[in-house]
Amino acid sequence: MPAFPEIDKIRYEGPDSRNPLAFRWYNADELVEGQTMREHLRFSVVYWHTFRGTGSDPFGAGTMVRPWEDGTDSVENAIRRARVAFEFIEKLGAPFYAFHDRDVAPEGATLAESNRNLDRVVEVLKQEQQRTGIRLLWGTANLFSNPRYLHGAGTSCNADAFAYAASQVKKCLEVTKELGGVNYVFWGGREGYQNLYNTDMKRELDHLARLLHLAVDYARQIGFTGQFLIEPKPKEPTKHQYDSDAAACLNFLRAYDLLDHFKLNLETNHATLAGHSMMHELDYAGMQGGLGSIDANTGDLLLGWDTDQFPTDLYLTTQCMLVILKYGGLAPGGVNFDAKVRRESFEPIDLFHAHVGGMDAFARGLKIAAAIRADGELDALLRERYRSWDTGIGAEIEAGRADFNALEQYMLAKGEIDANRSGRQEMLENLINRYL
Ligand code: XUL
Ligand code: CO
Repeated sequence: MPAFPEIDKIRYEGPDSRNPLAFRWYNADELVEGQTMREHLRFSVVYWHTFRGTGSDPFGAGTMVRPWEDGTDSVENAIRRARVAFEFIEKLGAPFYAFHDRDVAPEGATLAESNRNLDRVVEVLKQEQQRTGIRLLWGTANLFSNPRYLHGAGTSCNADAFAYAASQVKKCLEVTKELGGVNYVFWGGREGYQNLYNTDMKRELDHLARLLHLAVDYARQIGFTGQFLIEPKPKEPTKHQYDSDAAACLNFLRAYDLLDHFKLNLETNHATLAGHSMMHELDYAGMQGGLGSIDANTGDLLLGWDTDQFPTDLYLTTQCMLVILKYGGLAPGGVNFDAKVRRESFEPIDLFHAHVGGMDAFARGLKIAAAIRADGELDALLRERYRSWDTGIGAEIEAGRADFNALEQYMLAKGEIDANRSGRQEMLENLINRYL
């Protein structure tokens, strides 16, 4: 019996449609800058929020109505849920999904039992992938929920926790490979600290790098060729997360000789918590060749925590797509909806409303960004702002041909700098509004 009998397939009906369960902008086969929207956006549904989210919060129990759940943590329930997940993703028309090992299958009493549980569910995921053509964007190991990881996993003071985490990553890499996953993600989980008096930060970071190197080595051993990704986040659950933002992650990867193997999976709400805009994080990663994938969501600027809301703000999606297009796209990454419906939106149909809105917001952002790029006005103004670097002394400095003596001679002869010109911020903000 279908879990969503009232939904056939979400279709593109165009901007004039009043149907809340149709796409008004996401037209998968439409070409933008020579590629289909499907190829540009590579939408992905997350297993954890969408199929395991209960709606519980620190003040109350879960609220989600999910008729396919029987209330047990059994493998049978997990298998039924997997079939529902694929019905949902297929009807939505997203080409990818992403999971943590413990989202898809229950943790057992021992590592061996957990691995057996995972194998049984992976068999079903594989069947469903074959039936629908839906692919795995990335797998990841949950190294934070179980109390064994209370001090962290790769950065735990307890070496056994590291060994357990390594075993979990090993298995999850095998499973991700078996399912044809095109990326593998490390989000820091509890890799951070609450207090520096009890923390040997240097040793913890060395251990984290060790875990990542072991993963790279094992991937090579088993022939997993997916892209490794690190997901920056500055706080939650620990006070200080080691992978705090794009710059910190890239510095860590460089310091530990991991830069060739990892890119970044950037998440909007994490950027906000780090005191950055998503556009900043994307551009910072992109300019260093580290832009891998995005977890598409948004926070609430009035709240200081990771609310993981679905993205609907067209300025946000336009900014994301401007930077993504600038760096040549996300593939093999994608636009992964690491977002959850509010606990007040407890009916199954709300999952469709949320994803349809997010996909449409990104599709529209893509079209707006492409229009801005096609006009070229913004780009021309940006180039013009830096024109003093294109010739003369600017070009000499950039080429490394001007030392301090030469610069002093230049300025002594000239006496004062060419007059500065306005940054025209308001004009540029108005220009962006022309396209929205
Ligand atoms: C946590 C978060 C995770 C990662 C995967 O804030 O974003 O769900 O995306 O572990
Ligand atoms: Co995320």
